[in-house]
Amino acid sequence: MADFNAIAEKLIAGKADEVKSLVQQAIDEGAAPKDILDKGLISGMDEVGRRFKANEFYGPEVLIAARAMHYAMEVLEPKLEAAGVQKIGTVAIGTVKGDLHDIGKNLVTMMLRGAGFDVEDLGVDVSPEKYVEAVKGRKQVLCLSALLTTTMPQMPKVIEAMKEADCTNVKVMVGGAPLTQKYADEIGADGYAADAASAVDVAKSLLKIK
Ligand code: B12
Repeated sequence: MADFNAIAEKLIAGKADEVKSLVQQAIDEGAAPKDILDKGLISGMDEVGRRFKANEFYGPEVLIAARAMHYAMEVLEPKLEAAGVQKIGTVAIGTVKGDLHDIGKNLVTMMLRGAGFDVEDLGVDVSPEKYVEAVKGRKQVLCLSALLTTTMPQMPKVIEAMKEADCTNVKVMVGGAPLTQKYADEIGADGYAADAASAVDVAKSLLKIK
């Protein structure tokens, strides 16, 4: 029988090769792809998120675990698609125009993917027009990251551009070290999170996912 706990444990430890081969083994043994995802990989990423929030894990551990998840998904994703398993939501994410910091954005991307979201990463230095183009009619959530006080003002510009393009049904989440809930409220963002694990909680609550 497939050992979902072992998958979760190896994921938490960031052992990419071992996670991938355990996932392959579970597939070969006939385990349901959705169970491998939920009881193995996502359960492991949930624990990574919990440890990150509790300051037991730091950025590098999260990145290593997320990389292991990504690697294992190479074998699982085609099976999930074949089984018709839906992603829990669609997200686009990018660092705002003029800003090249992407470590935090990448962590948020990996945690969201780990939680089952379909995430399109738009990269860094993303203009308001590019965000709008990426989300219009195609995404439920837009995540904006900024690490510089000089690039934070790009965020209200993106929100304005979204309104002008009639994308008001897309929820906008913001984050990055200089940001606060107060700033997010002032610029009319729908959500703010201080770290990657909380970003998953906020995205889920914006889409009313339990
Ligand atoms: C690494 C780094 C760089 C690297 C970036 C490499 C890369 N690929 O990202 C390099 C060397 C390129 C760089 C360049 C610059 N940097 Co720099 N950099 C940093 C540094 C040391 C770490 C940032 C980081 O990665 N933190 C780790 C990640 C995990 O944390 P995080 O980004 O905050 O993300 C977390 C949360 O904020 C949140 N989050 C992030 N995004 C989002 C998005 C959403 C939607 C949500 C919900 C949550 C969320 O979740 C993440 C995970 O928990 C910081 C100092 C610091 N200690 O923060 C300075 C810092 C951000 N940099 C700074 C500066 C000034 C610059 C430069 C202008 C320097 C220069 N004169 O050239 C340039 C600007 C280049 C540009 N145009 O962007 C200043 C900013 C000051 C300010 N308040 O404006 C800082 C604070 C350093 C300092 N004390 O002066 N930098």
